[in-house]
Amino acid sequence: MRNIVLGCAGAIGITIAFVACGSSSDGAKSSENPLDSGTIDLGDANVFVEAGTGPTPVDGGFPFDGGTLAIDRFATSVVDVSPGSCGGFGSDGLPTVVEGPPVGGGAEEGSLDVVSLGGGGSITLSFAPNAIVDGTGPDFIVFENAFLTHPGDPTSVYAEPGEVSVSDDGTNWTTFPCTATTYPYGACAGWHPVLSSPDNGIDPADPNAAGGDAFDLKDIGVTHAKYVRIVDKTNEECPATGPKPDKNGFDLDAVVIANAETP
Ligand SMILES: [Ca+2]
Ligand SMILES: [Ca+2]
Repeated sequence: MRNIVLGCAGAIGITIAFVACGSSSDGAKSSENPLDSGTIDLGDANVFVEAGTGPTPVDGGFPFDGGTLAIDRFATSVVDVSPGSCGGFGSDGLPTVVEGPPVGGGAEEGSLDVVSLGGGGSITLSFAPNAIVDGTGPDFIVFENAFLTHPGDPTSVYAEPGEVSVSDDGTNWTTFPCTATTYPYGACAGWHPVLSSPDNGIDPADPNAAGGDAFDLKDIGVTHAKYVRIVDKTNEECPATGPKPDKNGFDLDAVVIANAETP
C-alpha cells in the first residue's frame, strides 16, 4: 500500500493541477471520510487492495481467466481533469490508472487503483476511435471503489456518488440524473462494489458479474457515445485549515464498454 500526499499548489502531470485545496465544501455532508486515513478498521477485513498504476496490456488486450478482453473496450485517453477540493490521490498514475480494467477488491474492499476527483471534481475519458453503443441491456460500466461496511448488507455501502454524462463529439453531453444523496443512489455511479479484477477471472465487461455501476444509453435516449464524463457529487468536507485529505470525492478505477463499436 502506498500513500500519496499532494501539495495544495502546483501542476501534476499533463494538464492537471490540484490547486483547489484552499476551498471548502458547503458542508452539507459532514461525516468524516474513512478513506482520509488510508485505512479503516473493519475487524479482520483487509479493506484496501494495493495501489498501482493499472494493469498492463498483453497481446493487444487485458487478460482475465477464460479470455482476453480487447484493449478497445477501455478508455483510450484522459481528455480533461478538473480537480475538486481535497482530492488528487492517484493522480500521479494518470492516465493509465483509469485505463484498462478495474482492479476491484470485492464487496468489502475498496481498491486504491484509482484517482480521487476531490469535492466537485470531474474527469473526462475518451474511447475514440471506439464507441459505446446502445445494445441489449447496460452498455458501459463505471468502476469506483465503493465497499460494504457490513458484509452482505448492500445498504451499508460506503458510496461516493458521481454524475455520469456521455457525448459522441466531446461537446454535446447527455447526463444520467444523479440526485440521490442516500442509498439507493439511483442513476449515480459510485455505489456498487467492484468485483472484477485481472486476477480473479471475472469479466470486467459483464454487467451481471463485474460489479460497478452499469449504465444503459437507452435510459437517456442516446445510441452512440465516444466520451464519458464523471462529476463528483459527494460534497465531502475539505478543511479550510490544517492537513488536507487527498482522497475526497469520487474515486475512479475504470470505465469499460459492454456494448462496443470498434472501427
Ligand atoms: Ca443498452
Ligand atoms: Ca470511494
